[in-house]
Amino acid sequence: SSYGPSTDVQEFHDVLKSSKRILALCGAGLSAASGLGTFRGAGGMWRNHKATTLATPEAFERDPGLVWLFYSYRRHMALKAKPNAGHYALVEMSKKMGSFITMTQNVDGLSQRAEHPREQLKLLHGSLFDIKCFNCDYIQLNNFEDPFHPLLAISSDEDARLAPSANNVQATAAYLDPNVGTSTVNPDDLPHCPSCKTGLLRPGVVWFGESLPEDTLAEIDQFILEDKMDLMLVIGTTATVYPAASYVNQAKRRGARVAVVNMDGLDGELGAASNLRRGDFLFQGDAAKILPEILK
Ligand code: BJW
Ligand code: ZN
Repeated sequence: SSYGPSTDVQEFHDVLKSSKRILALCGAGLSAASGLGTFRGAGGMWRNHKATTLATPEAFERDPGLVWLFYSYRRHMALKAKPNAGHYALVEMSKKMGSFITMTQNVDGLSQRAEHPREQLKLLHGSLFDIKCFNCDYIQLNNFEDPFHPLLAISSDEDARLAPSANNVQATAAYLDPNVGTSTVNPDDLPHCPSCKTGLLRPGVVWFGESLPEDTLAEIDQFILEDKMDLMLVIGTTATVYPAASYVNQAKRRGARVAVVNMDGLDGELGAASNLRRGDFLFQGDAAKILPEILK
């Protein structure tokens, strides 16, 4: 409305108390307080690359070593990070309410490590810790090896200026040089599929142009169609990536109230094009601080 979203916690609590079915959509901002970067805005860069330009099958085909170094770094950072109070607030909410599901676009495994009830957690974009084959249907779940392969070793945190790694001088050199646009890792030396033998292994995340997991989408549709949704929480996401973003509009169309929790407000970087514009509530700030307050 022209009056803008409500920022009134008491009013939100009243809506929350009367809500029987709630859907949450989470994004990178939920894990920001855990020290993990977002994709857009500040924190969306890695070694002079926009994070989103590396998240494509084309980038992997062009330079699998570069894309693997990026994901090796992401795996390392995610394993070092801890779930924050925002993840735990969603876990509490799920346990308290049967008809509550968390859809997350995050691949960092932090909701799982916060022991989010699994049947109420829908992973839209896969996981950094699933390993798939670029060629065939091979998949290995819950691979937490760090590094995933010696060639992808990260000796310490990139932002703490990596010390050269003894077992991989080549990758470390490329890693340290911010001007290096390509990797020097030979694709032949990267790990290959144990099943088809020819395909390169890749992280089990959903890249641009790839389909989201069908069974997961079907479970979400079932939840949405089953009965009226009262409230949707949109947490730490710009809601610019589809089909995840479409759930916000779907919730509005179905008469649910939409509450947004993020740093940038409803306009975000996309201004008038933002899917968040129709939010009924806005709580601007750190999800790790806000979620425990508004969900209690
Ligand atoms: C805080 C905070 C704090 C900061 N507290 N908040 C319809 C229309 C137009 C395009 C398309 C369409 N349908 C499909 C497309 C194409 C494409 C797409 O959406 N493009 C758009 C960019 C226009 N979609 C796809 O390709 C999808 N596949 C698909 O549709 O398949 C069918 C198909 C196939 C072929 C052709 C056509 C259709 C797949 C999308 C996969 C996206 N994958 C990535 C990478 C995953 C792996 C990895 O992690 O590397 O997913 S991209 C990246 O963006 C990642 C994220 O999950 C996703 C969303 O980002 P998110 O989470 O919103 O982060 P940010 O950075 O954008 O926002 C951070 C927010 O946090 C901000 O709001 C801050 O304010 C806030 N924040 N600190 C609270 N402390
Ligand atoms: Zn294979």
